[in-house]
Amino acid sequence: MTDTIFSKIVRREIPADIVYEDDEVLAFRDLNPQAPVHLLFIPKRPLATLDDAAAGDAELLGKLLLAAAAYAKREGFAGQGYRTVINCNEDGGQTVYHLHVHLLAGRRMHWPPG
Ligand code: DGP
Repeated sequence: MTDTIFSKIVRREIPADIVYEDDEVLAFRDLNPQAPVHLLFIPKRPLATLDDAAAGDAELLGKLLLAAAAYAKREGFAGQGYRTVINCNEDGGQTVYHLHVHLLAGRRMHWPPG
């Protein structure tokens, strides 16, 4: 896959407000927040879209979700609630082709999404 802005954030070539990091996952604040809390959890190893994920990526995908859930618990808003979203390809609203889990919280979410 081609290099994206998120790979540059992983390599610390451009700044980001990083809130969590482990060997495989990085999380940082979204530049264009859609809620009081809006974070992006990304794999350090680039994977363009959810559509590109294979069976061998199952553990990594689980780690992204668990990292988001653990963050929500740590920060104290898990009980109140939050939303996780993975946009995939054009109709899914994906704009950065490095797979990421949005974690949104701090306001009531609406359903269905627009
Ligand atoms: P998506 O539409 O699902 O591909 O979400 C991409 C998100 O990435 C979008 O909410 C805005 C955010 N974003 C784009 N460029 C940057 C950046 O350079 N830094 C940060 N922190 N977020 C970015």
